This record gives sequence, C-alpha cells and structure tokens, in this order.
Amino acid sequence: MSETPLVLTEIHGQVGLIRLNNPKAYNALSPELLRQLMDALEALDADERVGAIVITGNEKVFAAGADIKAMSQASAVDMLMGGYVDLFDRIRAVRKPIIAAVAGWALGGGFELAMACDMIVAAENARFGQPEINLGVIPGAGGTQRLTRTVGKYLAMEMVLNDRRLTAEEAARFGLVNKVAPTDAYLDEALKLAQAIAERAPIAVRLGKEAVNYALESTLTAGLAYERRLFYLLFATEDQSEGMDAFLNKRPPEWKGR
Ligand code: DAK
Repeated sequence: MSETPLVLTEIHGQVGLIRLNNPKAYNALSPELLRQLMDALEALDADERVGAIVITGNEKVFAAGADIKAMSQASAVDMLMGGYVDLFDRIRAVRKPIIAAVAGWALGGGFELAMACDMIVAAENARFGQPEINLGVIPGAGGTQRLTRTVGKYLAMEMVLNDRRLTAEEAARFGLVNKVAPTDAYLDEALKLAQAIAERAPIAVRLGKEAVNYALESTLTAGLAYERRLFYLLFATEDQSEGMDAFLNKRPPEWKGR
C-alpha cells in the first residue's frame, strides 16, 4: 500500500469529487491508483450526502493511461491473472452518475476511464486518444467498444489503428463530450452539472442511468421492455407522487429518495 494517497476525495455540496493524484507519472493508472479510485467511488456511492460524482485529474493531465513501466515487464498470464480488468470493471457497478472532468491528456486507459463515466466535461486543452498501437498493443479497458459505439466505426478505426487524437472541440463534435469549457472553468462546470443532477429525484436518476446504459447492451425490443418496467416501478415511489403534485400545484418538489 502506497503512503501517498493516489486519489483525493472532497465533498462539494451534494457532489463527491475524486482527484487523481499521481502528477509526476501523468496520473498513470497503476493497479494501486486504480484500486484507490474504485474504493473511493464505492465509498461515495454508499455516502448518503452524495448524489453525483466527479472524477478529475489536474489542468495538464486527466490520465496518461496504464503504467507503461509496470506493463512493459508483464506476461500474458500476468495481465490475465493480475486482476486489472476486474479493478477497472468495478466502475460499472457504481449506481450514482459519474462525470469525468477532463483537462489535458486523456490517453489510453485514461481515455477509457473517462468513457466509462456517464458524462464528460472537457477543458479547451483536453486531448483524447488511444495510443496503444505505438506500444504494439490495442486498447484493453473498453476503448475499442465504447469509442466505436460513440463515434462510429470509421473514426474509431483511425484512432485505434493510427493514434488519431481529438481536441476537445472535435470530441464535442463527435458526441464524446457533453460540454467544452475554458481550462480555468472546466471543473466548476462539471461540479455545477453534477450538483444539478444531485438535486433531482434520486431513484429516477439511478434508474435513468441504468436504462440508458442498458441501451448499449441490448436490442431495441429488449431495451424498450426494460425501460417500461423501470418506468412502472417509479410509480411505486413517493417521489413520483411528489413530483407530479408539485408540478400541478406550481411549487418546487421536495425529493425524499423514497
Ligand atoms: N505510464 C508511465 N509513465 C508515464 C505514462 C504512462 N502511461 N505517461 C507519461 N509517463 C511519464 C513519462 O515517462 C515521464 O516520466 P519521467 O521521464 O519524468 O520520469 C513523465 O510521465 C512525463 O512524460 P513526458 O516526458 O513524455 O511528457 P510530455 O509532456 O512530453 O508528454 C504524454 C506527455 C502524456 C503525451 C506522453 O508522456 C505520452 O504519450 N505518454 C504515454 C501515453 C500512452 O501511451 N498511454 C497509453 C498507455 S497503454 C487494461 C486496462 C487498461 C489498459 C490496458 C489493459 N485491462 C483492463 C486489461 C491501458 C493501457 C494503456 O493505457
């Protein structure tokens, strides 16, 4: 276990903010950093004060990918048995919305981490890429799958096969980021978005996230049936009665998360 925390957690209003904290190595995603990140995410997911989560790096780098030094000596068996994939996959079980606030480099596993989040707010200086081809490998933490589902086959091919990198503005054009903000304001913008979501009906937010994610994994018919079941389920919540009553009586709703 490392002495220096490789991630730092703060609470801002109803938002849990996690800062990747290994600037000397460009926030390279070592197994220990990833373990601390996933532990922090799970702690915020269980924290009742928190309605949404933001993950950020610093103004120069979000994360430059897996730790190439550590990976350079690994065998196929090390990679298979090392638990790295399982670590990375823990983000998928987090129920609260996660926003990646990206400034500077988001490369390789760093870009894959951003794409595993639910939304991305980018600083004007953000740069996104999958440079693994330069190392003689391909993305291994979802890059070929999540990128292709978002930007389509042709651009994904160029990014994975020829290290094409995207500026923040290009990423916005291709639907990869929700918002581009000035580099001195991107984190505030991400926190603002997260706070706005945190103030909404918590169960509807949770099921909305689940339903949108299901769209990426199912046929349209299965997805529509799944959505409908979640929709019906929300009529068993106090927040549904409250939301509709508040609308009809022209008053702000008071969500209970029940
Ligand atoms: N790993 C280790 N150290 C890194 C690093 C990385 N990914 N990226 C940067 N560094 C270190 C550099 O070695 C350098 O260290 P010192 O020389 O100061 O000791 C320091 O950070 C600064 O880097 P530069 O001197 O290169 O700085 P520049 O500003 O010139 O360039 C850069 C910054 C981020 C553009 C450049 O460093 C760079 O291109 N870095 C490598 C990016 C990269 O190739 N990333 C992809 C790595 S492969 C999986 C899950 C995930 C993955 C795979 C499998 N499973 C679940 C199975 C992920 C794989 C990857 O991400």
